[in-house]
Amino acid sequence: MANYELWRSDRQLTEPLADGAALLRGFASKDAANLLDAVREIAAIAPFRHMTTPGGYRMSVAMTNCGERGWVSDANGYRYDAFDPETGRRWPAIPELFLTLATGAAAEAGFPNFRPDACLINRYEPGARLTLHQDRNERDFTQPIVSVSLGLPAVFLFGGARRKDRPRRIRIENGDVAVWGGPARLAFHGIAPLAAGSDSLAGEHRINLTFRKAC
Ligand code: MD6
Ligand code: FE
Repeated sequence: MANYELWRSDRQLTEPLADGAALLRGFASKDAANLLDAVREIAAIAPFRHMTTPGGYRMSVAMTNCGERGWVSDANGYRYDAFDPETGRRWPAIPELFLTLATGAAAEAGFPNFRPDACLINRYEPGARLTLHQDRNERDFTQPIVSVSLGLPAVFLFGGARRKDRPRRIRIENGDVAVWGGPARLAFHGIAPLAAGSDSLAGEHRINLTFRKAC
């Protein structure tokens, strides 16, 4: 057992981002093709769409969800909803592969009790971006967030507890997983405008899965 732990930590390149936040380089690499296949199946039921911010702007990132709850934004605000407002149906279930990956990454980063009930799926095309924000629509801030990057690389902006804290810029690639919790749970973060490119599995897109315990 001790040897196994050593073996794991030997091979897992973990970069601390802040107290409570870590980047697990390549943690999802071997699963990338299967994860992207599952995203296609989910999107066949709950299509990607460009949501509207409460301020009336169309988001450049296309989104869908799986899980008991899905993150949605419209003129009424941001919230988690059990139903897809586009179809009126429940979101597809979180695939077993997603759950195994998310709970494994959380445990590796020091959060062994993570039980996600929501998975937001973000799709970026070149030029799409996510401005600095905090994730604060969840009920329990003691639960971390696990964020899986697939496809084209991106620049992750990682700031502090205040919007005006100047963010660090971290390049993230296919298979990288960020885990975010504890004292870093409410850090401001975002994604810089995606550079053009082509990925052998995801084409001209970056796909991001963020797992949360919403309720
Ligand atoms: C993205 N991610 O990577 C957007 N939020 O496409 C996020 O907004 C995010 O990566 C909370 C924790 C980790 C994240
Ligand atoms: Fe976020």
